[in-house]
Amino acid sequence: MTGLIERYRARLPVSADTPVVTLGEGSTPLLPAPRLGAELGVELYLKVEGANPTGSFKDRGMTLAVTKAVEEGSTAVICASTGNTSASAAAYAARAGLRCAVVVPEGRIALGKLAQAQASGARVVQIAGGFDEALTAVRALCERQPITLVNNLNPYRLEGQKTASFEICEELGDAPDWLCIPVGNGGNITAYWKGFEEALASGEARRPPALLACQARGAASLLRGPLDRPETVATAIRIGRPVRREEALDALSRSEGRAVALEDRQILDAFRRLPAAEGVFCEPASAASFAGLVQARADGTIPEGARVVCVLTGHGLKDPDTAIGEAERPRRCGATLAEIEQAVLAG
Ligand code: AN7
Repeated sequence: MTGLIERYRARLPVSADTPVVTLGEGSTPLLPAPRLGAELGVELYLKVEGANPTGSFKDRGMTLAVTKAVEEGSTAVICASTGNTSASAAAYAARAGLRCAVVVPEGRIALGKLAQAQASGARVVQIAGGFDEALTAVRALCERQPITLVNNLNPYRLEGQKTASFEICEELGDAPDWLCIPVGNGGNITAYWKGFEEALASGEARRPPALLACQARGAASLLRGPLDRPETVATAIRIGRPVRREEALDALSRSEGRAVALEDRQILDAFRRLPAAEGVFCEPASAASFAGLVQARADGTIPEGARVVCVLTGHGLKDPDTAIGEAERPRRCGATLAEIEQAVLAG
């Protein structure tokens, strides 16, 4: 099992002596989605980042951030999180033997993510506030205490996350025409853009992709400017004041891309369609990338026949509550063959 630091060692800030902390992240499937692609009139691929060890793309950044923390002699890491960063930080810190604290918005983090952070033994602190308040506090705390910040302000996070672009270019032989990606704090879109620029420089891509930055309307910080009270069912991207907003906007303009703001209903429809049509179950924030594609096809932003990659950032099992809330109720019956047959077959 090769992690992404081994796979892309030459393009990452590590030396032969760096003590690599890995859970075998990266090398995720770039899955053709022929059924949904045909419905939308595009050549569609899904970058299935839920296949990472803790079930999200955060592991790409965390392997490097925790590796460098260990190399630099740190004994503790901390992050603010809408959930996935906390699950990833907790797991990599456990693997490295570091202490870990995570600060999350109370009641607004998906169940699976909370379970993961707790399972790995992190100190979980729930605050009466949102992600933005949590991040402000954690940044200040790191000035007072010898603790390493592993939010995406940590530059190693982006270095690790850029490798997803390398994988896409390698498999397609070029960048796609469009890359649809959910945006919260703006770290991942910044990292992807860096990766595509490096792939262009090394000749692995011939031209850059256009980026489609997908946000929920209630947290559409790119189109609406910083927001004090972000709100969306996609809790992972419920962020009002992204720290990498300027870089995300810069990537958008240089890629000749666009930002879209999606209603929660559009996100939930995409969340249902992906597993039903293609068998790929992702969390609501991740489905925003597909919802963005649907909208961009409807309004003509993305032309027919385009080669499109939707980045599915996190696994559907992260947020079982939303999945069950959106699903049809299971049929219930007695345990006899006749009753079960009726329940299985009746219309
Ligand atoms: C599934 O875990 O911010 O634009 O604290 O979990 O780089 O923030 C998560 C973000 C997209 C947005 N999809 O990425 C956190 C956190 C999923 C996510 C994003 C997140 P960024």
